[in-house]
Amino acid sequence: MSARTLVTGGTVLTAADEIAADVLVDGEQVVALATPGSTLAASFTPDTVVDATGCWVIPGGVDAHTHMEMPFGGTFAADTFETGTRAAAWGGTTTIVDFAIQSKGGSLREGLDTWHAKAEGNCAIDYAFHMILSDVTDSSLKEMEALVGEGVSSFKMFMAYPGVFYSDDGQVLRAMQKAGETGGLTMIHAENGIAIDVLVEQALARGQSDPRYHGQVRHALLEAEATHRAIALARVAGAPVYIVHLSAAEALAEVASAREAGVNAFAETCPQYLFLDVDELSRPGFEGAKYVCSTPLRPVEHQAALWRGLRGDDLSVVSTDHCPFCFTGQKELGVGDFSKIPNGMPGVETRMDLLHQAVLDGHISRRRWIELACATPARMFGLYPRKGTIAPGSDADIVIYDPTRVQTHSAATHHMAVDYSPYEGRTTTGKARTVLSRGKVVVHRDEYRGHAGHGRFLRRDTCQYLR
Ligand code: DUC
Ligand code: ZN
Ligand code: ZN
Repeated sequence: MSARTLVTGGTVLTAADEIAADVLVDGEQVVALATPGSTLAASFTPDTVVDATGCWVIPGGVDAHTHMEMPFGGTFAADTFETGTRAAAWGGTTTIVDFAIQSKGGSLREGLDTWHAKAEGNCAIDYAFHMILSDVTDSSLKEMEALVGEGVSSFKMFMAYPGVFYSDDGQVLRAMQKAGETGGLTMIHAENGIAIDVLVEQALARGQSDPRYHGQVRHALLEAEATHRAIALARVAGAPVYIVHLSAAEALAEVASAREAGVNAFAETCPQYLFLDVDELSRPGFEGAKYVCSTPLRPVEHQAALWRGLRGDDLSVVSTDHCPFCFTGQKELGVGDFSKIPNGMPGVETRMDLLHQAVLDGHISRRRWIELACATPARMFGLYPRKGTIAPGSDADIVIYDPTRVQTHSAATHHMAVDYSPYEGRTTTGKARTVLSRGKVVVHRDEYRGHAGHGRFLRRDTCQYLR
């Protein structure tokens, strides 16, 4: 017989509702929401009772953009699937969608198999994959349909990083056409990498080698231009498009005007663009390297536009682009040449809490918090209502969230395998008290109770905003 769990005394908060209810879990799934004290609640005989008094009972977070163990700039992102998914669980995230990578000259199949091997048996929470296309050819285009059938229904291409992950406009167009035919969703890293490389070379020739020049050469207009081009190519292909890690107000304006015209253009942003700004890159010594990611952090004025985009629906998802590199030994690869700093920041553990702080600060409503962090990413990437909500039939991925607990962020206490916190010393209010993944308690009151191998691969449906 499967174990039964009763979550009682809390307020269930989903993207749609806020209700005082007990959650009845049988095995791995939610079987009912019941009025506290009702016959239904009283007749349920749980093996475990989880007290949620004074807490929000929310769906586990869905982080649709992570890069565990990603190869980049001659090194690898510091979190493995084991450490990264454990950190995610600590932070109230119970599903990640990571990026499998096609290598140049390799097939999608080889790339996907490699990523399955990295993840299988190692994850604390459930996981799925997008596929990065690094080599769009006749044969890789042919493989896309099979991947959609296997639950890998989204494909990322880079307009940045020439010679590495870069796809030219013809390749982007062809892959978008194919994605359109097969029901796949194209995700675009929208920066004009060819122009950026010219500016990098010119900056280095002038002796401008510090981390702060990373922010200058990756100009906001070059994000906006690529965003415009990506959307135009998607329109020509008759396919939807999803812009990843949008950071510039000018790029957001491109998405907004396309959406206004009825185009299926979607976009996400990430907490680093909402809570940090370009000034971090000018920290003394080489400290700015901790904040090198692409797209880059922007001047603080961009944040108001991003919050506005999140309150409407021009930005519909907040994911992390979690891609951590240690300061010592990894970020340091770029001492004397900012273009050699591995791009990326940690974030998988802190997203839910930073967004809860945004609720307290009045930027978004609490139901919008759940929509941006759980429900919409699940719908966007074909996981709803299994993930992203609390309803009969959903996986019992449930977070008992204490909205009053104060925490001070620090590398000394976080669980990500990286030697710095971008938010070191910053205080936020709200923290997961208990986290259930498919009915199993994986975190409870500052104790980790999960294990590597509990997390399963999720075959995803196609995007649920297109039918
Ligand atoms: N941006 C990053 O900051 N890191 C990984 C890849 C990317 O596009
Ligand atoms: Zn990217
Ligand atoms: Zn990324």
